[in-house]
Amino acid sequence: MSAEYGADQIQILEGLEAVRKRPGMYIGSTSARGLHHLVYEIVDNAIDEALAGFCDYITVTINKDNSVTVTDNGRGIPVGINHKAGLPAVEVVFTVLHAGGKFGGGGYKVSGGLHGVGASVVNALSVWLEVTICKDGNIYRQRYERGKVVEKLKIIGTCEPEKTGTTVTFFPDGEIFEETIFDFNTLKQRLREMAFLTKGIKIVLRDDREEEPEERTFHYEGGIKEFVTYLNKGKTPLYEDIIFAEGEKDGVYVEVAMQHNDAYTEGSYSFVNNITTPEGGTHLTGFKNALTKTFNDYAKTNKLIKENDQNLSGDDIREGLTAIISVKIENPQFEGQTKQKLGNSEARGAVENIVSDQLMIYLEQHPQVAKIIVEKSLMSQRAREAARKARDLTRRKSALDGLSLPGKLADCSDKNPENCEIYIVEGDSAGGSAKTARSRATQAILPLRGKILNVEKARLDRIYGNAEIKAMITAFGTGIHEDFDISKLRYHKIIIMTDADVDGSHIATLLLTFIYRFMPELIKQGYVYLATPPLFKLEKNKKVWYAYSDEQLAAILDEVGRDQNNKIQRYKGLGEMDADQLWETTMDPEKRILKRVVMDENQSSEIDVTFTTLMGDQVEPRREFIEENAKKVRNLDI
Ligand code: 1YM
Repeated sequence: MSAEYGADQIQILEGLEAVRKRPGMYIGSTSARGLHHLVYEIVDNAIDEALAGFCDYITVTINKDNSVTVTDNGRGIPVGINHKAGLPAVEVVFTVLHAGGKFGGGGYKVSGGLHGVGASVVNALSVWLEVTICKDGNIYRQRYERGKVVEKLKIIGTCEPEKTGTTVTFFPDGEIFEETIFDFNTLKQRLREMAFLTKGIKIVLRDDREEEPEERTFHYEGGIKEFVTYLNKGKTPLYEDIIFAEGEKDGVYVEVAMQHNDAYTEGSYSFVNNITTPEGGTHLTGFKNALTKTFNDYAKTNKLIKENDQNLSGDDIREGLTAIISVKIENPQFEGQTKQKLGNSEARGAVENIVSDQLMIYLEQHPQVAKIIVEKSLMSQRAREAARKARDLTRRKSALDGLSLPGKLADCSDKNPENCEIYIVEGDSAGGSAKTARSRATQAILPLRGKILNVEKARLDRIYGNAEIKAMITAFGTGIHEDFDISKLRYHKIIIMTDADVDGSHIATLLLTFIYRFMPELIKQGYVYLATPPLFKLEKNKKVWYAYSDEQLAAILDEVGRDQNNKIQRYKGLGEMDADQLWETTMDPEKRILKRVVMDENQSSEIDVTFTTLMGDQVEPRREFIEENAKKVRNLDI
């Protein structure tokens, strides 16, 4: 890994024109996601330098003009002439697709995954890009525009000989990207994740666009162990240790950290070369196999379960588990629909071996912890059995009754799911108005009574037993968990309609938590929406306006004039509107505002933290979260 780099080692593969022609091929998309990807590509190179042992400090700055600067204190990109290209190595790095010292064999390119295409792609998609390198006592600089060299590499000054590093500043091209404004939070989440995955590295993120620049530093000496602590922050761990395994086998470097908490959901996140693999793959399979086998072996040997007892299932052992599985591998093969699933078979064996061996040693040395986990697994096993019986009963019942829809549901008459929507409405009275107001052909109404069960705090058997949840499951038609079948979905719009107050948003969050934990596919495929009821009604001279925010009310008042003839009503709940008003403001497809609930699968660990923080039982993290996010809630885009 510390092999001296020679400028000739770079392999030249292809020109850059292709990137501007088909940007999506190289960075996935030209939406906000692709835009932020540019930053990650540059940071990846700095992280590689850190993994090679030469860099421990990275800064990322969003500049006033919305360009981004990334710096590191590594060796500096080589500036010597690459003889194959007849150009300085750094120029090859930025102008030739797939160029990189590490592609020619011998080196070890680890960070980056599916789109690990490098600096040249960022250059091709930027209006301008400047690279500055401190090396051998000199400061070198080169500038490019839309991927083309506009200034030759030159020395622009001197620096202390022992000071080395690379600085890259780029301005994304508005001709390519639908959006060119960087989002601090998006970068924050990914950079935090990168810092967890690269222990010891210090990453500073700074936003210079504001009057008072915002700055965050991420630095975790404990690496993924601290990642687990972070994910479990709002939860109650069942034991103190973070269980950790690490090693290398068949060219696969493996790191695993885990800890159980008293919740009932699992939160395992797997990564390959620092890239998240939401669909898992061989490394995750290896981890699960190791866990199931090791705990069953341990429990039998130590008589925690009897020889003839049913084995603990993987699901039971992983109930309430938070785990990070991180592998680094030279040639990752990605499979599956979105190419986010690791295919390399050697990763399965490596993770399985390393985790089995080290976990068994840990359990033998910590019998108290082992006992806690086995007991938790046994409880889960019993609950799962009870839930299965409850579910079988429902299944049998629905087989007898035909499709027994919940009594409270006012279904629509159209049977084509594409045309149909279901309003989940808070409270019977609003439910009543909604039933009167609705368009019967396509809009179904399901009123829910009061607060629904918080699934973050309930075990499976209780969840299955909850009337409101059962009503939703049967109304949606898809089933949940292993029964889940999206093709049976009865409505292509699931619309959550709650009061525009604190209680209302709490109920909406409970409903979203349930859907996210039990039917995430509904969110992924874009079927879930939030209704937006108005906050104010303004009446003047027999004319009526509705306002959905304070700003909008102010704007309307400016227009109609602020005088005594204005009658302003502030809506406290849906129940205050009659059916006509509800239709006009919130349900009429021609006029209503619907917010689609979206999630970025690459940030699922962050989504998990958010739900736990909001719905879990610890008060302090929730207070912190609310304080930190309070100023942003105005344009809450879940
Ligand atoms: C802010 C972005 O790109 N840092 C960086 C990149 C490289 C090196 C050091 C580096 C690598 C090697 C030897 C090697 C790169 N070099 C190349 C190439 N930061 C940032 N820091 N010496 C320096 O891999 O052997 C590609 S990236 F190809 F020129 F070697």
